[in-house]
Amino acid sequence: HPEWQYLDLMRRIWEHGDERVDRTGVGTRSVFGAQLRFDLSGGRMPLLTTKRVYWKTATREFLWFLTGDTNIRALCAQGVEIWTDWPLDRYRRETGDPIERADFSRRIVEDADFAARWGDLGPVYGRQWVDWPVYEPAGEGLFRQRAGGVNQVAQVVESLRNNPGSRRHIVEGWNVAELDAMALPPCHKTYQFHVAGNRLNGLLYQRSCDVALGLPFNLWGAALFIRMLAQQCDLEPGELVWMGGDTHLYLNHADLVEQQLARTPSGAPRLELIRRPDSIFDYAISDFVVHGYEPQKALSAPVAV
Ligand code: DHF
Ligand code: TMP
Repeated sequence: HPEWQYLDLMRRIWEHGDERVDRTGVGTRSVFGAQLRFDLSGGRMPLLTTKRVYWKTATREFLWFLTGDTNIRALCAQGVEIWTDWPLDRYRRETGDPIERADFSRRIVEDADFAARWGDLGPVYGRQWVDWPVYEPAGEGLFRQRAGGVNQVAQVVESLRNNPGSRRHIVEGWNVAELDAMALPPCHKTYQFHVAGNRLNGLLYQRSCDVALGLPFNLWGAALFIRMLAQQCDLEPGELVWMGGDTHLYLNHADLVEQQLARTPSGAPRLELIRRPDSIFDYAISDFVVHGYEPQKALSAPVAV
């Protein structure tokens, strides 16, 4: 079962990883450099069965990236709270207000001015993917930002259609000039796509990976990206290659790790795209249906902010 790759990686990190003090102060065990491969043919998806993964939440996050939005308001309005802790942390630090997370999230949804002031993550994934800023000469050695940046996702759709043999089908999140303005520099930073015959392969390079909480979402997102691009470009889904840089488990995830490593994967969940939208930017959550997903029960763990 392909999920053993995930469980084996988890076990290897837990048993042999180097213990490190990390940015969050929680502490991790970590290995540097890891690879996982998943065959997506027949609609198969790298959706973990040894715990419930909220694939609709991960899909909503992915569709939000494609809108270019970087404010958590649109996520909170859909009940997606996976990004709420970072703006919440900043709000508490800068105002001293010990507001509860649920109250903060409600205020983000109900109060547009509050959301504009406190809900933005800076120029993260969405901005870089569909609106990477471009500067043009404005005379006298000055530059101004062009209205409308580079839409990398639209360009990859075009290059997959018109120049499938290219080795440059890349979507990059790591805009070095803007890292300081981001709530978190991108973790899933580079996607590369590759056409082999009628199959579309994809590779994700993730510089930093929270194996227990982040990776299940990141594998789903990368596979979803391949599926949507393949549908738009009349290709069949091929293989997902995942590569991790600092690949770690947080020390406060011990309970999750021990419970998950005691479980055995089963089944082969499949994703069906029940509609073919006119463009990659027109998908809705109702276009995605998962078949054959009977996961073991959810395992929760605290997220390191
Ligand atoms: N920081 C850290 N330390 N780890 C992360 O995985 C992470 N991921 C981010 C932002 N910063 C991060 C964005 N993605 C969860 C999943 C993905 C994610 C953030 C959080 C998460 O908490 N998942 C839980 C709950 C899911 C839910 O609320 O629906 C899970 O059990 O999967
Ligand atoms: P860092 O910026 O200090 O590397 O911290 C980012 C943490 O978030 C790290 O534990 C990796 C994790 N992460 C993921 O694993 N996947 C994601 O999609 C995101 C946004 C973060």
